[in-house]
Amino acid sequence: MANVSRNDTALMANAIRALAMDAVQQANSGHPGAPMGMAEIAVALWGRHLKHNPADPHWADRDRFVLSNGHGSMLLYALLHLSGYDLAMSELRNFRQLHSLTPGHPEVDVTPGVETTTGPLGQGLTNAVGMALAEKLLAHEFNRPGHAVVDHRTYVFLGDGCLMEGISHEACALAGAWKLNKLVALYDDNGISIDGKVQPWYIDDVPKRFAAYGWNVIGPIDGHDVDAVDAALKSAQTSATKPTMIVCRTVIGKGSPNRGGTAKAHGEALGAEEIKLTREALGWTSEPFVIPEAAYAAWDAKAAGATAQAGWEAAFAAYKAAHPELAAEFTRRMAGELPAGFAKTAADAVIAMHEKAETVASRKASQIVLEILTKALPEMLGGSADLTGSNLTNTSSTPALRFDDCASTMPACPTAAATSTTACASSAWPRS
Ligand SMILES: Cc1ncc(C[n+]2csc(CCOP(=O)(O)OP(=O)(O)O)c2C)c(N)n1
Ligand SMILES: [Mg+2]
Repeated sequence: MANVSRNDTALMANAIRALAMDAVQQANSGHPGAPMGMAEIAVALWGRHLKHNPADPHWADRDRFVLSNGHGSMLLYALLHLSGYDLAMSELRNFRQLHSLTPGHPEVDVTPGVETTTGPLGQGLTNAVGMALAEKLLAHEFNRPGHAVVDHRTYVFLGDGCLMEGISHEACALAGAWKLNKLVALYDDNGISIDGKVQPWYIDDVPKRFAAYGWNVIGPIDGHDVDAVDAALKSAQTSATKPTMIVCRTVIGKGSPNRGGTAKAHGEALGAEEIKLTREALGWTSEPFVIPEAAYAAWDAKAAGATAQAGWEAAFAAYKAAHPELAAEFTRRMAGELPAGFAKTAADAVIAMHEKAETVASRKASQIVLEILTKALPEMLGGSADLTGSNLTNTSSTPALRFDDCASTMPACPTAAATSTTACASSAWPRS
């Protein structure tokens, strides 16, 4: 098995399948179907495109990856383990056990490399929209000609269930309106969920639905063809103004001779006999929780990740030399620290309001506080459910987000010069 290249896609995909079915079997609970069905999609994205460094899951300009179909958590845990994150095989053996780093559904701040908690269907997709929005706003605010220090993508895997949830409509419609072109969704279109075939109760025409939201829709493609997914990802990366939805036709539980393609693969262990048959069908001879060295070598993202991050650190050093104040502000934001003097600003505001002892409606009191806080905290974003004049969420430092085509409406946009694919905000942004 020497000299296996990154192109040995079957080995890479089957390593995921083996880990998923064996961990679910060991726990006697969990969901083997989605990881086994999305294995090739994962090979294409994680093996060929994702910009990340397993040694530093918090590197600011990493691509974001969200597993919105969080029940398929073993897919994410397998990917983190295989690509070199600090997630030992013993944690995979302990899948779904109390205090392990591998809870039933991914949880942020528990497992290194998990960007956000998922499990409630639709939520991950929605958070991914938020992450893509954050990238776009940060890029617009901080990038300068020749210095694209914020330039990453947000990738999200999702299944039928995420699309059934109403929240996916609201968030994805906004993603289209906001022209979040660096958001790429990969839909596990397997036609199956817990209750069986999703037809006839789920009959949305997903490609038409997303096209109507203003998305770039690719497919349906064969989700088990790594090169087809790879090509779709490359195409998605050229989308200048639209988020991309790649519809990947897959077989749930792919590889399992008797459970594949059925709802039985969704959320229960395959069982010892079926696992034996699956091993034979895949030609997978390793024992449970043993991964061939060649598969580790093919998946290892540590060296490429270190190189990518080092390149970014050098670019950030040049940015810092050219724009020290912006660099300091960016560093503060990424560290999640409050601005210097913020505590005093807040305390002074409280004292002033207390002394004034004004009698106002609670929503007006809220606006008075927001006025002070938004001035001091430029990263603060909020929303109003089409009730701005009533709930008073507007302040003088927070104009509404409006994204137009920079080339035509905003010639002075700094990011336009930095990256051709980075759309930017209209003159309502940045805030004055
Ligand atoms: C909001 C919400 N409702 C219901 C569930 C329960 N649930 C977990 S997985 C699932 C079915 C998901 O189907 P799909 O996304 O097609 O996953 P697949 O079976 O293809 O792996 C449901 C209904 C949930 N996790 N979240
Ligand atoms: Mg499904």
